[in-house]
Amino acid sequence: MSPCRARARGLGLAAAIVVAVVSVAPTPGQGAAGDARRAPATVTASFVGTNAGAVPDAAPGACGSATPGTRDLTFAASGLPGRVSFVSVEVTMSHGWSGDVALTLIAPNGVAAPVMVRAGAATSADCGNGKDYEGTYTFSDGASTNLWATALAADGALAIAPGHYRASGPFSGAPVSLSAPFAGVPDANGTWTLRVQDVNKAVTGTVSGARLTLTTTDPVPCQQATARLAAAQASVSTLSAAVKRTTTKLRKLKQNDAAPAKVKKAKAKVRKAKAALAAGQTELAVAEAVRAAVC
Ligand SMILES: [Ca+2]
Repeated sequence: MSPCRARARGLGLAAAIVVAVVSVAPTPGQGAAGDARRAPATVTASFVGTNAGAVPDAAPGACGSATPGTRDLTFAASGLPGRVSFVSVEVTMSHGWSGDVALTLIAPNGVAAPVMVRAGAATSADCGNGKDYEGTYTFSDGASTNLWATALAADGALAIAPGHYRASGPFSGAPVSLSAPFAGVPDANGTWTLRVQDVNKAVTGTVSGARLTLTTTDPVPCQQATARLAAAQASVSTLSAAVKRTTTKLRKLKQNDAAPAKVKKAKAKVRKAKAALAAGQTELAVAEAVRAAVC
């Protein structure tokens, strides 16, 4: 292992700031305007990570067998419909030994996928590549450059050039998809985590910022709108029955000259039932309009 060349610069990330850039795009190749209403809704949004800072060094031990030091950066994802179709993660970091660093992205439901794991370490006991991380590195399936190969290149560079790279897993520089592992996540909204680990003792580093960009696609807006309409119709039916029931009870109380307190209580129940029905009818009107727009 080389001498420690840690460059913790503490660039510092301000308080948690969520930046969401949302766009809704139609399906590529759609035809007439009428088809656009049936197009899947695609949304892309970016979220700034929180909890940037120094990454704790690994505990003492041989390469690959030490207990890692961990820093988790989190992203509060919101406003995303449907399933994940594309993932991009950007991390700004400095570290004096890229072979120490393991980056893992974790979805709100716990599904995890490697981003970059110990560049150059072909086996567990391999200490990996000694080039630095220095700058901003973006990982996505849209990249054509392999970071592992860049790290191993005998180009005399001290640091791996910042840029856009493919993800890769442990013990291999072969590119892996960063998007596919998350395609089955049922809800992209929630807390995503970029786990930054330092797996070997001595050289250290710092993560000064991160950003997660997610694209999700809702492939079945018509089905969802139909389900919403059915639920609204069922609700109105139930609420109408409640109005009828409470009204009937009130009428009987009056016919039987019930105590004023009982009549008053029954009137309150009628008012409450009618208010609930009015709200249900409003939702039904909205559901009908939504379904008409997307189906
Ligand atoms: Ca280390």
